Amino acid sequence: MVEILVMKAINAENEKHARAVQTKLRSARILMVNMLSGPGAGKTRLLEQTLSQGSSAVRCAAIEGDLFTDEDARRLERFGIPVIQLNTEGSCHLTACMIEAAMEKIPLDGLDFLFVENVGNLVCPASFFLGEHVRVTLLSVTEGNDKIRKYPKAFQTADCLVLSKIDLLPFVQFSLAQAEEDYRRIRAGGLVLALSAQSGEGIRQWLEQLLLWRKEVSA
Ligand SMILES: Nc1nc2c(ncn2[C@@H]2O[C@H](COP(=O)(O)OP(=O)(O)OP(=O)(O)O)[C@@H](O)[C@H]2O)c(=O)[nH]1
Ligand SMILES: [Mg+2]
Repeated sequence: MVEILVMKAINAENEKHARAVQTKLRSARILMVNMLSGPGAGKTRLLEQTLSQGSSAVRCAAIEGDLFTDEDARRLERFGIPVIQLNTEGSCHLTACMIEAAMEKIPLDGLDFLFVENVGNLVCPASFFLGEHVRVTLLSVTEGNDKIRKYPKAFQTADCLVLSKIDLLPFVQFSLAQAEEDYRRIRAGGLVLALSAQSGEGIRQWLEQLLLWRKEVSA
């Protein structure tokens, strides 16, 4: 009983900060994408591809969430964008309060996209709204077809399912059709993209979709 009350208090506090993040994003006309996945599904690699292949006219920044290390932030810094690394030191998800603090350190003027890479975890990040416009959950083909059924909330709350590492399909047992079916069962109308950050397959569609989302926000 007590735990339920504590959880409610945490969520109410998180909502307050998420609303503050939204207000900031709205006035600066920035699209925020919250990226979720289990550890190693390819979030940072996809962001690297996005930054290297995307239009140079588009201005991006990123907030990286990890328990420890600044390795992911350093991978993205090479592209010359503002990057903030958040270390949760044990906590398994980012909160809107953390995002609000990180945004203080990012020059928002003229920015088009703010990418947030959440802590690699298919459970907790799903419960914390960060103020994002779009939530993308990645599932790599090496993780197995049971994951959407076992960890439904991370996929049910996702506006877009990215099936990643499809270059590895010849080497693993994974059905893209099954994954799409499982996702659609819990998230009607959700978007599904299959891609490989390694071979580049599907990256063009991903970049086009990002621009479409951006257009919707600035309309
Ligand atoms: N073959 C193949 N490997 C990939 C692909 N995308 C990522 N990888 C590899 O998968 C590993 C993990 O990729 P990351 O991008 O670091 O994964 P992540 O989701 O950011 O991981 P965390 O931040 O630890 O949760 C790295 O060795 C990548 O090079 C892909 O499309 N194909
Ligand atoms: Mg990463």
